[in-house]
Amino acid sequence: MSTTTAAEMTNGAVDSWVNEVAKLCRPDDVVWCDGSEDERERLTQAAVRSGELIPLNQGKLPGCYLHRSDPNDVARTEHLTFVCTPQKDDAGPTNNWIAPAEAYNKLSKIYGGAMEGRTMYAVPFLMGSPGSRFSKVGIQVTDSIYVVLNMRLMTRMGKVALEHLGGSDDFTRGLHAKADLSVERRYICHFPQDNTIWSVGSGYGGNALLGKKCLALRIASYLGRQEGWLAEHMLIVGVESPDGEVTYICGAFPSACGKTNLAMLVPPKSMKGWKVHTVGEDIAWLRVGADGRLWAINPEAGFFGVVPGTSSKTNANATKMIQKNTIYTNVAMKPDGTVWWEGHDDPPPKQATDWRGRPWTPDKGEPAAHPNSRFTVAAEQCQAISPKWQDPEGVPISAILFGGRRQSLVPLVYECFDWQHGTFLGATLASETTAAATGKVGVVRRDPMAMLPFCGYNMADYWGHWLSMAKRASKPPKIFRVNWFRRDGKGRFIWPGFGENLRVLQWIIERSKGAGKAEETPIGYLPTPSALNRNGLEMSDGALKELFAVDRESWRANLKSQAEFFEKFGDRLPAGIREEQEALAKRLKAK
Ligand code: OXD
Ligand code: MN
Repeated sequence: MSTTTAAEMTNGAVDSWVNEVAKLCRPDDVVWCDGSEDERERLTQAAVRSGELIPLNQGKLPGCYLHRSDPNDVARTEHLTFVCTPQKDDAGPTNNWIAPAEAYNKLSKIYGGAMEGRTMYAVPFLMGSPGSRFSKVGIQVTDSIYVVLNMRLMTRMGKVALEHLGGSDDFTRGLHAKADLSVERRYICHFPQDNTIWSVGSGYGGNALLGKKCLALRIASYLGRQEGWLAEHMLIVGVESPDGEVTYICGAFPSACGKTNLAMLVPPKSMKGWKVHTVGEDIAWLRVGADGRLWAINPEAGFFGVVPGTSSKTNANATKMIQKNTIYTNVAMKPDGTVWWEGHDDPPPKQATDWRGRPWTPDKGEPAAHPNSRFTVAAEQCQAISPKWQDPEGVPISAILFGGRRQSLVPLVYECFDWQHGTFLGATLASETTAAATGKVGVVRRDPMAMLPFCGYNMADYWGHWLSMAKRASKPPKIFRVNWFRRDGKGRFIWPGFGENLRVLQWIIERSKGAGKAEETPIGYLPTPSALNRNGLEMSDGALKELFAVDRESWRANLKSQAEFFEKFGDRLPAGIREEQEALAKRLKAK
């Protein structure tokens, strides 16, 4: 085995851990990644030679490449994802669990010699800005160049991470091997008490880019509880009103429910003077500032977004952003070497190569791009990126949104009574499933805080931690529920969504400043009919009424399903959540 080490790059703890895992995986060589431009070029060319990347039309899409994954490896595999705490109860009823010793033992057998004939890349990476007190370092080893090139876009990778780490051994140890990509031998295991992640058998982003879901959510949520902060599946957006004031909002939505579109929203023409500044579109780390407010950073450096449905109508900023230096995964390729997907600005091409590399024509009856096909791109390519997106202190948050896909029941927007009620609302969030994870699409499931697949410990303790933030933060943000997806009797979306969502944000901003008209209902404060800005929007009073309807009978039925969900947590359920359930039941009973 040969090792290419920039000796000055590593410290003893990093070196010895990489040596240890190299002994297990037995690669032919170990290459340290420094994050340089030369290295990007070298690795890209190597990936092109091996077929892991296909160059796209460099005239029309400069610096863009296509990756086709194994057809069995196209989304997060939640049933193969484990939280390996010493006690099963500490992982909780919503996580899969294996005892740590058993998991290490089982996976060591799969890793044993898994990199023979391959190169092991040692990838130091930083989540958060260099020098920020929020930031965390990880070291990922991987045998996938595709993963290295994605990590390079999604994190601050290479020397910068080791400089931030200095002589410390406080880093997340992330071992990733593709092995044979078999679902039978695929495991995504987290050992929060060891600050360690072992992922094997998948090259898919959410399973294999260990900085993202594994570190920035599962491990970070565990660390956040110990250290007094929150790691959340949230976008962060700054909304500038015509008077120039910027209000920052975080929003938790399950995967593929429009976080990227909301974070990059383009204001409708009728809302002159409004501007939107993207800070993050998937993950937020929130800490209490000296002023008693919550401050958020986006720990990532890039976007790994869902491609289908992206167009200049739904997300003009993203459409522009992915015209260069982008890795596309599992989209369709046109004969001229450009890309296409369902919901693209252009009509379906007469012929194309589908995401699996097979000839495709529009009459095929199958999508050309995989419904969970993705783009990976550096955040700085987004023209709406906020000047504050790398601020080491983050941005102060005035409002938190919880959203999901609900065809019925849930109004377009409502506000919680207080932090405890907001925590309860987050804990009861439910949404229809999407293609971002394997399994059936369109089934309503409880997805508390949009963190069901990402919480690194018992969710009852997580809600307890949320409740305790009210003691730490004297000026917590207001909490709102939004639902862009309510449908009418004919199954059509009532609300136009996308840029028009700014109208809802406007009311939220007003409310967070103590203004904006609202009426109290059993579920929370709803905007009065005149409170929502409808200038330039075609929407009848009847449709608006339907959007805001609160059907007590359905809410009572919902109470039952909430209670069934909470039962799983037994005595660990915090009293504050029980209190809110009882209070809601009482309000729904009252006339
Ligand atoms: C993602 C996801 O990739 O949530 O962000 O699946
Ligand atoms: Mn996500």
